[in-house]
Amino acid sequence: MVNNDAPARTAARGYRRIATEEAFAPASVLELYRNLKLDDPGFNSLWGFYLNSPSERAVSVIRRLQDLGAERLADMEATGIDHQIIALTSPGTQVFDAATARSVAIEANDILAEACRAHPDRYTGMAAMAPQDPASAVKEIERAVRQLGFKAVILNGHTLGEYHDGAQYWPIFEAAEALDVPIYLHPNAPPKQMIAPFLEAGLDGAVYGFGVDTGLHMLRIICAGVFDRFPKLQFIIGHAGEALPFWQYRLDYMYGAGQRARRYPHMPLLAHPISHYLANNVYITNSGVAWQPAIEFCQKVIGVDRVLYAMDYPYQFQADEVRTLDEMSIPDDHKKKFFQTNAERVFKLVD
Ligand code: 1DF
Ligand code: MN
Repeated sequence: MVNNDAPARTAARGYRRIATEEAFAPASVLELYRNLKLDDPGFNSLWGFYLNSPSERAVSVIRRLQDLGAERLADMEATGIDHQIIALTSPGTQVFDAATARSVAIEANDILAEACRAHPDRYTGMAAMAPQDPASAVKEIERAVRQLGFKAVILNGHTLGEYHDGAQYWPIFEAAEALDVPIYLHPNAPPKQMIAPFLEAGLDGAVYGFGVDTGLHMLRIICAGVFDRFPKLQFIIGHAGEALPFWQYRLDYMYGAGQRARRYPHMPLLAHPISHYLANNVYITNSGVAWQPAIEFCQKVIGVDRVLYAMDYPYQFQADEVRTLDEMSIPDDHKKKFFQTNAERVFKLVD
């Protein structure tokens, strides 16, 4: 039986808990999803489930996603979460035509900004944008950061099978680097061109497909040379680094071997091994992984200053996991970095 009593208060534990991959969705966006006829099996699997299943999981996720008020604040209280970094849930704007995507981003950002203004001690926003139209995305990121006070950008995976490492998307990266805000590369289901074997086995969603696709996307961005061009740019990936830390040795060895042999002449020669970019341009959250071995491994591989806490509310709303993480047998200063100070630094929450 899971013990769902609220975890210890801040003063008793010596750190604030800042949850960094928390989701919301305006009712209007869910309505657009409901009416969308899309040839995208991943989207249909994910949102077909949440919008139609009578299960307690689906019903409570849909309700909680839309709430930026009393229920969310009570849930935070019940699980001892002091602060949420909130983004438009996946796939966000990235299933719409460019015009719809632009207006969804603006509307979602305005709604989230209002909640952040009402509860500045509780909420911080990540900026939605429409990568389908990079020029508009740059403008919306600038508006969200400069006028709405948002502290990061959300990129919800591929856009209908298009990954965002291509040069046409680099203005978005340039803007994020110039504004000094991180980009949270959040999962989406694998795209149509690769989802079939996942879907057949019921593995397309957060269970596995999300991680495979997001690890791939992060690697594509690294291998395209984005961080050689924008060395100060920071990405954040969830789910204990979408398995990339575990792959690191092999990625370094085999990508390096391929580069030296010029196996793929169309790919740029990177200035550094892949591990360099993981340690200098990537932050990792533990979203969905309340498991000390994976968290410690990430801390060892990319550095204790680069691993952050996330709950993934409302998809993994679990008080028992907060307690498990409180009780990790790691040094107290590492725990404080994990729950509080790394997030304060990367999202610039304190002046
Ligand atoms: C799920 C998981 C859905 C995560 C999400 O957004 C999400 C899920 C639509 O369990 O279906 O963000 N997650 O990050 O693990
Ligand atoms: Mn998530």
